[in-house]
Amino acid sequence: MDITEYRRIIRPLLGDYRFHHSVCVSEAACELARQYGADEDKAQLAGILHDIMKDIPHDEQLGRMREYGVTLTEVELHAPKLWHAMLGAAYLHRVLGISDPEVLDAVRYHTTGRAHMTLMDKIIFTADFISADRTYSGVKQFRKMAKESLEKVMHAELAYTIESLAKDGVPIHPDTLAAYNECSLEMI
Ligand code: DGI
Ligand code: FE
Ligand code: FE
Ligand code: FE
Repeated sequence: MDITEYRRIIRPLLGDYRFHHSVCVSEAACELARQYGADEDKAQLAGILHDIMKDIPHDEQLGRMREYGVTLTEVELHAPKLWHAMLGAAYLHRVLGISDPEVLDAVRYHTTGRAHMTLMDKIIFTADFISADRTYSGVKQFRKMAKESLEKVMHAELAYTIESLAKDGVPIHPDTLAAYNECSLEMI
């Protein structure tokens, strides 16, 4: 199946804004893949699919996770914004029959990051931050950094994520902290 067919599959699952965002992430991922020497088609694919379960109501997300055997830790249970990434990867595998671990992992970890991120993980995580539809203050700085170094931009994005979460007083997933610590140690 190619990217056009996957676009057709996600269209009814997503609202207009989220569909547009997914197309933008797909384009940003393709560009990053070209720059950093990853498979462009795969990056485009993971990008278009990364938020596939984002617009499903939270109670339905929980139900589907139960159905697909996705179990949640205490932190995950109290962080509904993380569910679409975990569920998304399970859906791609179980319903769409996608088996490529690079694609599945990039979707699974696009919100938290993790220790030992693959090149594709980093590309999708960063594409999600700098896609053309993003307008938050600071996005221009991240776009500039992404052109200079994937390591540098990952470190800055994770610091930004952790800072925002701490400001809001919400739990921080261990994978987010592990990703941040690993980046920090590499920067020293
Ligand atoms: O799905 P998107 O909006 O495109 O972006 P995303 O999947 O990166 O989700 C971003 C949201 O996820 C943002 O509101 C912060 C939240 N998030 C990221 N890491 C963590 C987290 N929330 C909690 N509670 N803990 C985390 O570690
Ligand atoms: Fe997401
Ligand atoms: Fe993100
Ligand atoms: Fe996204």
